[in-house]
Amino acid sequence: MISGKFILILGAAATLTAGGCGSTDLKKARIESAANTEAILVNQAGYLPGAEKVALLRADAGTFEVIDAATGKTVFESTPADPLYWELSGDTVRAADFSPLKAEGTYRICLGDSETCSAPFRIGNDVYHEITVASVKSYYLNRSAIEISEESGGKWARPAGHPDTAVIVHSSAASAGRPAGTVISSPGGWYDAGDYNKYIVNSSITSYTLLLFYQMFPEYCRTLNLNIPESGNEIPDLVDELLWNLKWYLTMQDPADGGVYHKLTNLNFCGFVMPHEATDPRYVVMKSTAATLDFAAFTAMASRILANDPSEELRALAATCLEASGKAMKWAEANPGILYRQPADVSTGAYGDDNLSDELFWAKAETALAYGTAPAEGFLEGINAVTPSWNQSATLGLISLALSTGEPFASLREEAAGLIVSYTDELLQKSAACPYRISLDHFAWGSTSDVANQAMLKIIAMKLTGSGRFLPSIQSDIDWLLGTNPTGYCFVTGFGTLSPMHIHHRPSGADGVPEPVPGFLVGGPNIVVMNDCQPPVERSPFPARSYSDVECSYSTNEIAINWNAPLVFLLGAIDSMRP
Ligand code: 9MR
Repeated sequence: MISGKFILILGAAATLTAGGCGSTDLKKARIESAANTEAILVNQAGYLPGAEKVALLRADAGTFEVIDAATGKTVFESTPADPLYWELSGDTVRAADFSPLKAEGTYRICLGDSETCSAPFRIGNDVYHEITVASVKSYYLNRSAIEISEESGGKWARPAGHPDTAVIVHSSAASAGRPAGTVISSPGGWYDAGDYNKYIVNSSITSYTLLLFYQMFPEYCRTLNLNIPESGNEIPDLVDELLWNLKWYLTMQDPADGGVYHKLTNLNFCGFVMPHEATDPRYVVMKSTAATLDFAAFTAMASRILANDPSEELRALAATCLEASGKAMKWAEANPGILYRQPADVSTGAYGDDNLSDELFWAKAETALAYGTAPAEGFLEGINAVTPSWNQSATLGLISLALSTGEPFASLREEAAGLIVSYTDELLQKSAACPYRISLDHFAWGSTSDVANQAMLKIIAMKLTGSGRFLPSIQSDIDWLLGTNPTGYCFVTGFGTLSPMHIHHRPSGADGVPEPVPGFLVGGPNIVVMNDCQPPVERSPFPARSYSDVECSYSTNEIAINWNAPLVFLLGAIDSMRP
């Protein structure tokens, strides 16, 4: 808890201090004081010089100071805003706004005249660069069927696992041409999360989000050097990374009828062993309408984005994708209601969804855009923008329509943009009313990804409107993810002063390296499942702070490809805006 006395100075104006003030003893104490990550919450990756900068204080401080971390000199001082209680976190915070401080450097925030100080943090132009690169690189580190070399993977080098060249057709997936027990090859791709399975539904939104990032920020993507085996070829590294998954993804379609298997999986989750030690048989399980529609949507999108690429390889892949998309759409039209039902002998992730209207809309929107033929009027009837997730894909179709350029789509474009912007304005209102300055009012499994997806929508709304009104809220979403949240954690592995160390990720648990594989966004706080650890570990009853950095807590401390994708988008977009 907080120690020290707090002197209340009411009405003190914010001051940028040139020379520094305070006693030498206090300066010394502040330089040496341990970081109080409970009392003062900051963005642990830091702040861009021109950005809005707000720390949150959980102490009854009348004033706060920003000090130079090396000299202890006060460079800025001000009064925090009034305390605000949040029922979702069960605590009270005061906003400490130090936006006028723009000079690059390393700082700490200290409370009034006390020695209570935050961990050091930076203000600088490059504060989000390294973390952006790591967030993309995490996909390489989660690749299946390839050795992670020491050159590219450093201390996270490991042998190849799961070649998936001999995958069994499960009885649920049997067809005339491929009866149960048929062996097919379906190599490559990314592991979904902390488990070693590969799921089409989740791969679809992940790939869409990363490709959307490339679509919107192509020049920036070309500057990103991931140091992966493909680095140095003519294709941007981020796209090379996507191709690793796309090539696997295409093998999940049955060439005979166009239907797409829901997942490629072990029958049950394996223990915490390295990929090459996890050798249980692998199966493709059940073709589903959700997987097939998502597949049709993403392959159509990929065909559109890659069709005019300077790379011949990518242009050829665009044609393959368009053909695959068409076949998938035909299967889905003939089989509109095949809901995924977990077979009795399979217990891995279900990604089950009984409402397919959003998947159908997304697939139709992408197909229309890929062929350049606008759908009939009324196409957007009943469609709303919501926060995207693996089972909420309508917004992906709206984004594609809103960013489209062709004349036939002019009125749809405007309508789709309107839906996105009005939803995003609602999100701004929510963040303005939230003491922690985010737009979430509900904490689901993977809550961090909801924050990141909402920030992505705000970035898209900013692009659609040209208005800067979204920027402060985008910044506070980043702040939440990187430290300004009630748990005090920076939710990205390998970054920040308090970072997850025991993620629910099999390679991180089994590789003998103390640090987890870096660049991953953990799922974060929620109260959906409270008993994932046995015996249960202590968890807050408040959804916004119910998080535990222990390996068994798969509901709060797992990582997943669909959670990292909006993080890549968000951090990359902000990093690309630096001068
Ligand atoms: O992200 C998924 C979350 O929305 C669901 O509530 C949860 C339970 O069904 O499953 C999550 O997805 C997991 C998947 O089923 C298997 N791989 C790990 C994923 C992240 O926990």
